[in-house]
Amino acid sequence: MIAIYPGSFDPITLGHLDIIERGSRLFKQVIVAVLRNPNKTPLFTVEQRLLQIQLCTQHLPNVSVDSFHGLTVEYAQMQQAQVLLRGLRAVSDFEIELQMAHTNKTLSTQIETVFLATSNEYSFLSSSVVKEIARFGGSVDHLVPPHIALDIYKCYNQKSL
Ligand code: COD
Repeated sequence: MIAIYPGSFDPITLGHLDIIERGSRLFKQVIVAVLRNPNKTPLFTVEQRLLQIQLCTQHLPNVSVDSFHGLTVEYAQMQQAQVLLRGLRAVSDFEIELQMAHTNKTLSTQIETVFLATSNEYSFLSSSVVKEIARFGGSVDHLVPPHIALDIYKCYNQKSL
């Protein structure tokens, strides 16, 4: 089965990576799909995020990285995927994720959403938390892969010049 792991990944964290690694053991192929969202002002461009994700998933031969715009289910159908892979952290995630899964089901009955519970050590982790810590000068070395931590520090140093 082919699974799409859609998201913003601004930036990808160790929590995302954990879901990708575990998903790659469950599915024949996992496509990490970055949404091109013109309504958001991200820290990293889509191209930067694609490169960041490629670098930290290169040890996983059945994982590929792509971007998309529009509806996730339409992208999934285009890729002949059967599954949308999502991660669940807390009850707050559950409400949003359930709503998203139901909405996607109304758009395509062929595509199932599969949730993986977060690993304990990443249950607090989000891209927003990473950005907030870095913005105030804290270390994010334990939260993201090393090359992404460097990208983040570079970004905030430039912004504060
Ligand atoms: N541990 C486990 N899982 C995690 C962790 C963690 N520490 N951090 C994040 N995750 C999970 C999230 O719960 C999510 O499942 C996934 O990783 C991606 O997270 P984000 O934050 O990078 O991406 P989102 O949730 O902002 O992505 C939202 C989409 C882009 C998928 C959504 O907006 C979408 O599908 N948009 C396209 C339009 C569409 O189809 N709309 C209809 C559906 S509502």
